[in-house]
Amino acid sequence: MAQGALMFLSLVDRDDMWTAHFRRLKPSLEVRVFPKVEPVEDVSYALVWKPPAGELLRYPHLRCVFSLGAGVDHLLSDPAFPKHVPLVRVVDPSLTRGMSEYVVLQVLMHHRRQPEFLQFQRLKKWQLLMSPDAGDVRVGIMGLGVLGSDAAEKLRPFGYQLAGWSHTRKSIAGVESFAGMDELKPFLQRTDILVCLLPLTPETRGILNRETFAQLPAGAVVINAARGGHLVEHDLIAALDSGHLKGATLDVFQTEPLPESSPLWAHPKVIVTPHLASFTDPRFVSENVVANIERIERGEAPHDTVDLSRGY
Ligand code: NDP
Ligand code: OXD
Repeated sequence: MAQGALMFLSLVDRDDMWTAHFRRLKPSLEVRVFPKVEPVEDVSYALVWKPPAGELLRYPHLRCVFSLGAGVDHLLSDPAFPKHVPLVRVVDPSLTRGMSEYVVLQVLMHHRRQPEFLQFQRLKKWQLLMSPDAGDVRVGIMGLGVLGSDAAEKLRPFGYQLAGWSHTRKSIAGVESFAGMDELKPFLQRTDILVCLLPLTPETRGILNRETFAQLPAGAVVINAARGGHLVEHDLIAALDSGHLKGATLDVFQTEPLPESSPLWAHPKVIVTPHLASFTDPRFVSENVVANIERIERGEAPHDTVDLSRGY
């Protein structure tokens, strides 16, 4: 089959940057920027972030959908997503590195009590606070996939007691593995700093909730760099206000951008970042997209496809 056009659809990504990289890498590839995509029959590939519901059904000759992110919940939450078309997500060292930097930064921030020092600085208060030895701090990562396993590797040199929770059991040096719902409770009970790097699926939606927080030891910290849909925000605020949780870092929210009215903005125990724990760099990821298009053109299967039966 002749090579068709690539549709680019995103309200948050720079189409000019992406098209420039595609022009450099594969001048023969026609790139159409949504909504100027007609005739839709010519479109073989779609590179998308949060397309309107049902949009992808309009393209009868789609051969592959590329998510502009590692997460695909923005696509699979649409019941009209064309499930017969392969779905490729971002798996790229630059995105993985960025996430691990974020996780290491936030774990250290909380372990070394930086939020408290920032408050003292505003008050011009010279106040010593001791931090526990890293060897006494238990970090637990929910999701030990591409991102969670790399974050664990990058945290290891600091000497934390590391564990991870995943669907299937893992064997990662220095990381205690907990698997499945039956082992969620013991995983939480041994976790002082909880890092969420799960995909958002029907099973994981709302998993950071009142019951989950109650299983964590008093004084625990929650870091959510996965999706806002994992967190029940008012349960988090209640657990922080009761003093059970000591702090939280949130990069993702139920509503993004986080509304000005959200109590999370000004909560003294919450660090807010604007969904930028990591990001898809067009310089590198355009190469992955082109390599996959060329695989498909040769009749081969693309890499980094999503298992639609699992939803991630
Ligand atoms: P992967 O698919 O590689 O890993 C997912 C992990 O979650 C796997 O270990 C999987 O277990 C585990 N998991 C999935 N469902 C369950 C479940 N029901 N119970 C227990 N464990 C489960 O994903 P990535 O690591 O690449 O990415 C994770 C998420 O991070 C993305 O889906 C995205 O939402 C988010 N993200 C956020 C970014 C940001 O800037 N804030 C940037 C990039 C990604 P198993 O291995 O056994 O299958
Ligand atoms: C992603 C994201 O899924 O940036 O890659 O959230």
